[in-house]
Amino acid sequence: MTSPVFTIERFLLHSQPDYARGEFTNLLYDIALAAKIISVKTNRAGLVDILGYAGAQNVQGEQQQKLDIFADEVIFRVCDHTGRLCAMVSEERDEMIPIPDEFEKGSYVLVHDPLDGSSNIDVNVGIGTIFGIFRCVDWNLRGRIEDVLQPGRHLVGAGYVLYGSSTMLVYSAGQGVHGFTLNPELGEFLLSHPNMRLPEPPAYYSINDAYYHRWSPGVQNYLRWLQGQVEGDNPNLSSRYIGSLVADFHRNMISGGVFCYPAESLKPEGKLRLLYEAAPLAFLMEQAGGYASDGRGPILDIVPENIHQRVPLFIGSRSLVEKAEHFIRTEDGEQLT
Ligand code: P6P
Repeated sequence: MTSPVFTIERFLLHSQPDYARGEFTNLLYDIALAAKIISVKTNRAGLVDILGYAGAQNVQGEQQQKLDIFADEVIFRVCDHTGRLCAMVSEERDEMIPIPDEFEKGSYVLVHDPLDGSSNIDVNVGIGTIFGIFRCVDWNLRGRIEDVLQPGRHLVGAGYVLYGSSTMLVYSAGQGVHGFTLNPELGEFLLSHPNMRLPEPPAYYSINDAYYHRWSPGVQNYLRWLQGQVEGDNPNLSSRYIGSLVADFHRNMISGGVFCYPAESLKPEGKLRLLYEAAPLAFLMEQAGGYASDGRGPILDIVPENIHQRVPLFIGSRSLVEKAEHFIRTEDGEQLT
């Protein structure tokens, strides 16, 4: 039997509980619209003058590429006036983004990395948008820092858009993970990967071993285990590392595996951001049957202290992530790197 044709709009209406057919569902529509706009620009990046650095630097001190700025602007302008949000956080902006006073506030918070992996734009490697959705803590007040500094366990939705060989939007609202592929002729995201679950056994490990000499002994021995170098216990994995978080994450969602960005001597807190990268992906991964850890415990339990906080990340098939925790716990003790 051929599967029904589900646009993301129809799927959202079909799958959300009746009480959630308002703001939350419309917020996901907004994100899908922003993704379509960013996808058009990203797919033409090689053809028009938006490659290369825009000159400005973002809060991370990284050169902002023009597509970064464009993606950030698109998401802001699609979402700032809809009355669905009380606040936003973007990787590209130093501070929390309040909803302009002239617009009605809503009940949700959107945290996002508008275009992660942007250093790969010029080499035509898949890049992505990552987003998470929280409820405002106090629905009667306009957005406050308390609304955005929430642990991933409080997320009510999360997802990513992968601008690769095709554009895919993958999200969860707490009822499983569902993937949609953009049909550019129709301008519609069509359901292509319903109820995504991590396959067993896992196939890959992803880690940048150029930093091996800066890792803790526990992480160094974990890599040896991943490579089957530990006597009598071989996970039979292959290595893949794209250097674009969303692309590496998506491959592991499809094939099973683990992505690791450990703490190291030059990055004692790791590189990836808790609020709008690790936590939304951890939410998705747990919905798909996997797990995400900072090497000592669940990413989803960490309460952010600031909006750009970094965190070590081990995310993927539960057995592989728990093995990382084992090596770090038994070989590093309290040592962070
Ligand atoms: P490294 C891209 O710059 C990014 O933020 C993630 O998308 C990616 O997983 C990571 O950094 C790659 O970092 O240090 O291995 O180049």
